[in-house]
Amino acid sequence: MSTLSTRFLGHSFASPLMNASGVYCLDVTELKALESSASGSLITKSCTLEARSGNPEPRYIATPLGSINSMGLPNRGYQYYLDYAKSFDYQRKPLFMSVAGLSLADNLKMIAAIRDAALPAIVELNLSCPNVPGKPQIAYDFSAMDQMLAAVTREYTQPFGVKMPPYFDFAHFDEAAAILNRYPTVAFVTCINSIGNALVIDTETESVVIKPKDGFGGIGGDYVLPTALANVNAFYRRCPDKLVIGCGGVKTGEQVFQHLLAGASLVQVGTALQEEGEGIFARLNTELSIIMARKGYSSVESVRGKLKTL
Ligand code: RRO
Repeated sequence: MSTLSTRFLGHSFASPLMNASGVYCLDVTELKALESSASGSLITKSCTLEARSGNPEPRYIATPLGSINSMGLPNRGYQYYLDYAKSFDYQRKPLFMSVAGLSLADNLKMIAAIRDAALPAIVELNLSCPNVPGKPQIAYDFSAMDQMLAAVTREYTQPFGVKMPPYFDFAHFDEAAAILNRYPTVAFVTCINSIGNALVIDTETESVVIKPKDGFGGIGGDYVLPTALANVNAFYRRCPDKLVIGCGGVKTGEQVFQHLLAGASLVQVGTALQEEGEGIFARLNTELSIIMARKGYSSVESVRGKLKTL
């Protein structure tokens, strides 16, 4: 079988697979399950300055083609995840911390605390939460995104990453990538967050299926795979000095392989992890190894970006 071990920002990973932030990472019990799983790394739930209980339930529903959620950023507050990161065994696997402040000032405060802790944890700044009522996604407001990155990169000089929403137009790929490319310490780009503000309707009940925002929420799973692959590849092409983490629509090793072809260095699993549990990582590792061996690839790096065009 081919090796799945890989390197990313100077850290060693036994597998390119990890959870998508938000899934299996709200508290230490869930995070420990990921530590013990066959994932190559793990990331904590996007955090805010203070703990939040999030939106009213039901706020996540799986459908035959994926999921819709409007969780509303439930989390234990950044200090909880920072304490976890301080006690984490970095010999076992690398750890990412997701940060999603409700304002620029909140992000600066959390980032400064993470910086001062001087840990090996890797920061993923979430610029794309679609579900906090009254708070538009930063990455859909290019001037706000630029200001956020200017301020964060002044405060935090270590390499870090950004979690991006999907874009649907080449003009937006170009503009977003041009902004990211102004910041060399933005070392990686995670594509994509859920496709925001979709609506799932139950025909029998003639009703929406989640309570917050009159049923509007972010979708993941099968619905989003082609959009995720497009965004991974669009940023891989436009940001040659950055790494890309793929996220969206992964439930088999074949889909992990497609993310690698599109340009991903690591691949996150969201909806399928939520539905199948942490045992999914062992299955995906096996399936990915089999595909790589069948196609004659001996390493994750050798697959990356090998997508052919016609
Ligand atoms: O908590 C959420 O509602 C949530 C977040 Br912060 C996010 O970034 N993406 C998502 O689908 N849900």
